[in-house]
Amino acid sequence: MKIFKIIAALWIIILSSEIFSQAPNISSIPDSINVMAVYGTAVSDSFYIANTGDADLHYNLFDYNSLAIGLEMLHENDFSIFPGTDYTNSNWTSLSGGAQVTGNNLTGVLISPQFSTLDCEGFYLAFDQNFFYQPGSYSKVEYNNGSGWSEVYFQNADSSTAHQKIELPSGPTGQLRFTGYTTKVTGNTAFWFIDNIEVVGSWHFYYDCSWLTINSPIEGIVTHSDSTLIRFTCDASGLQTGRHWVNIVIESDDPDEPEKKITVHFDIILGTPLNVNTYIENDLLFVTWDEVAGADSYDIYWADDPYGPFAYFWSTQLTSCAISTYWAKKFFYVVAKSDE
Ligand SMILES: [Ca+2]
Ligand SMILES: [Ca+2]
Repeated sequence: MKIFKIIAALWIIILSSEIFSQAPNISSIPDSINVMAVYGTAVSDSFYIANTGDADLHYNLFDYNSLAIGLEMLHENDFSIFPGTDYTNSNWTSLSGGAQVTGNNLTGVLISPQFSTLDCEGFYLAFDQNFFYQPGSYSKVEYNNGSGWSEVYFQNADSSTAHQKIELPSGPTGQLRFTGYTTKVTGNTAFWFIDNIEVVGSWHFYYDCSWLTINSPIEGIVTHSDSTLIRFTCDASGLQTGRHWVNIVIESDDPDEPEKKITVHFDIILGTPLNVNTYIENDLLFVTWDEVAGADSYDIYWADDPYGPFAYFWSTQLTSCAISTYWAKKFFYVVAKSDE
């Protein structure tokens, strides 16, 4: 009988502690949030911190552990400023948003500033070009990895519009020198046009949460049976296309869930080519479209009917293509693509 009394007393103590202690209860926290933005743009999203307990919930939140996979831009010049920030130039001129050297027995030399390539392996130089060859002319690219100049590209026999992607030797620093020598032969003057110089690092993992900004207060109180909206922005500026992610951690005084984690997946996609147009010139049908930021190439699809079915037709790094006027009754659409 005595034992029963003790058990009964314990039971009452346990029961009363269940009844009278009050606790917050964090809820409505998603495991992950998927956010998508077009290359170079920012997008906002939000989530709720709800409290279904019967006491105030005190929380604070922070972002951490953002593990991204991407291609690192080590150096770039799209000639939006001519000849480019800290470039030295002789005889190259600004043309159509790029740089061109042309003339009779003229040498143009364009030298980039030094840029850091420390801890980078397997990176490459990419650029667009249009080299109109005449006998004696040449186009040449040299690279200085910190221990002297070496030639990485040379063309002295043919015209070329081929987009270049050239692996560069590693070293502590990088510097580029573009030399064009142009001649005039039987009335034709050679030229070399270049644009979109990029030195891009190889695929790698890196930690960076700078693209995520939490716009709401990062600490606060949610009263019982209430909720608080947390807004955040993901900014794709300076990020490559592909998936990036970050964890938002919410610490609170919820007794059994003191730490909750939301993984934000941030997908950066390319925009849609706008203003797809056609015109006929010199017995050729030209299809043109606006450049898409971040695009490395474009796939062109065509069909006999405006509603399709569309079939793959051609791929190009330019923003136009020329086709026989025999195909003038075709319908076209264009998809932007990136190398990643
Ligand atoms: Ca809880
Ligand atoms: Ca340009």
